[in-house]
Amino acid sequence: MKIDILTLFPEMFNGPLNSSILKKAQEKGIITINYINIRDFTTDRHHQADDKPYGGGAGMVMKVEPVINAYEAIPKNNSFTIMLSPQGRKFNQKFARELSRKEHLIFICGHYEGIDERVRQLIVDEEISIGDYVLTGGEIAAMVVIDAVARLVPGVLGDEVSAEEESFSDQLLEYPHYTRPRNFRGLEVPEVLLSGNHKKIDLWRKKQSLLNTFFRRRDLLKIRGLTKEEKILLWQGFFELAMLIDEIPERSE
Ligand code: 4FD
Repeated sequence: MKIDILTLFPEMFNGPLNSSILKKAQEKGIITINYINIRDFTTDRHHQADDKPYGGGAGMVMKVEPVINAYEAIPKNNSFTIMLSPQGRKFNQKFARELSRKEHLIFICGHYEGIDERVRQLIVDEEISIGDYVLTGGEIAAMVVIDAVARLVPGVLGDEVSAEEESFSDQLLEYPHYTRPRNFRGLEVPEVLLSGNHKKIDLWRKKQSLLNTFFRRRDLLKIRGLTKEEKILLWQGFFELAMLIDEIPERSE
């Protein structure tokens, strides 16, 4: 996957996209990220990328010519152009999966009060919002989208994990994870995870995922639905929780 990022602040991307898994993915050549400084495409002698809004008002607006000039300098034949803004379509995992199938993504990161409307009209295929809050620029939102999309590109994580993403755990919250030591300050790793019985372990994890999702995000379960087997597992989980009442000592009345 090719990714081009149009920004006035390319240095903002250095940490997150060049660390850990995305660093490896770039080293392996699975994804290529290219930064384009919009300021390099300004045409006036002050290299001004922003200007006062027509009609007046506070703040500055990003100029159209530098953005379009920068965009037109990108070699492309089958690209998809994204602009990050609070007005965009809400980003989620399904949307990330959709974008992970594209071969070339171009991100436009706006600053100031916004971008000249004609950028949208001329080159934006989709406007995306990562959530209902306002950021100082589109860069952090672009990094969120790129991270979520890139990890779904085949080969970036390793294919066993991506296969799992689609099936077992999908649309449920995660089950609790443990590693050594077995006991930390009196907190024990659940016995079943040490049993080596993989059928039992899978069932325990599924039950924990169902309970987690039920208590924290019932809205997700209502959309997803539950199979008969899952309802039985969840009932078992409730029963086991109810049994914890017996651990509480009786108190005289
Ligand atoms: N919620 C988001 C994206 C960008 C942003 C900006 C127009 C503001 C929040 C264009 C207005 C860019 C988001 C920069 N804030 N701020 O995804």
